[in-house]
Amino acid sequence: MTTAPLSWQELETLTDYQIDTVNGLTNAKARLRLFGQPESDVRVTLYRDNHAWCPYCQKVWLWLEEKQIPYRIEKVTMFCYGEKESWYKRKVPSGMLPAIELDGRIIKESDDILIALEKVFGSLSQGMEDRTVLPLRQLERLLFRAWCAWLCYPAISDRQEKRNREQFITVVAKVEEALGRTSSPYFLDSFGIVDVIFTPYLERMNASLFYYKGYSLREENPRLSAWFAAMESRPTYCGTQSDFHTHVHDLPPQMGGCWENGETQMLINKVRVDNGPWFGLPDVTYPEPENSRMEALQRTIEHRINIIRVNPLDDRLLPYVVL
Ligand SMILES: N[C@@H](CCC(=O)N[C@@H](CS)C(=O)NCC(=O)O)C(=O)O
Repeated sequence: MTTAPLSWQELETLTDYQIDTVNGLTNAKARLRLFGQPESDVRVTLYRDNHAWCPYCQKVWLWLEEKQIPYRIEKVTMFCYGEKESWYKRKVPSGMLPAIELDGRIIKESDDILIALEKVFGSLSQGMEDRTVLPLRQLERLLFRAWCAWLCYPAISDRQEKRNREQFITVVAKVEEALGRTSSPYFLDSFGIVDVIFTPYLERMNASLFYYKGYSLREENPRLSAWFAAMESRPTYCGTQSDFHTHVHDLPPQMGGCWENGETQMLINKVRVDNGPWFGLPDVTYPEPENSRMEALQRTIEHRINIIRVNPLDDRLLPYVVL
């Protein structure tokens, strides 16, 4: 069956996708979040990257969403994707993200930001410096370092590759053990700050190791699997969550490179993530929302100028797309 191409104008009539970015569910497009409170209550501005790719920003973002603290969002370019805005460099000379402005005071470093926010708004379950939290924060950094050592440096031999993998898996076993210490799927008795701290890199480890190393963190570790599932029961987390395709391609510029191991499973996973089918990947396991096609169409229309610009065909050939 042939389908007549639709014009952009015709396509516009096919989607009525709309969300309440201010008071609705967690979303990456918001510039203001109020959670039903008056705008005059806003005391915090979060400075984060344009595309919701920065892991340290996700940590602060998730915390603010969980605590429902009214805040503004200002988006800033990461160095690896373009020029840093001069207005931001005047506020934060290093240009690093995230930063917040809290009652007019700039605070940098995600952990310091969370500690400062806790002082003003109270903690999310246990505080950052609680004695049950501190060792788990250290474990998160240990896991991060083992992940970087495996992913972000070329292995000089198969033996080295194997050693890097084993080192990572040894730390993952410690994480599994930590998750097993309570009967809840979270790190402590209920969802809290430790889960927020682990979220950005567990999500990125899951994606990158699947694609670059053929290792499925979520599928090979039962407690982490339950942890991911529990996180996906939270609309806050889902609103900040990304997919495998996005992560595996946004990470290399940020990390200075990610190295494929060329193993059979890795090659299979790579093709799957790049070309589909995407359903059933262990990135996002809840069902696709009913209005996802409407959202995709609305986003395509919103970005049509850039879509036409990057397409190698003559621009005049592209006033139409076929759905
Ligand atoms: N220790 C810092 C690390 C922050 C960090 O590394 N941020 C990266 C983005 S993920 C950054 O700002 N890099 C500079 C840039 O990309 O513009 C923190 O916890 O906030």
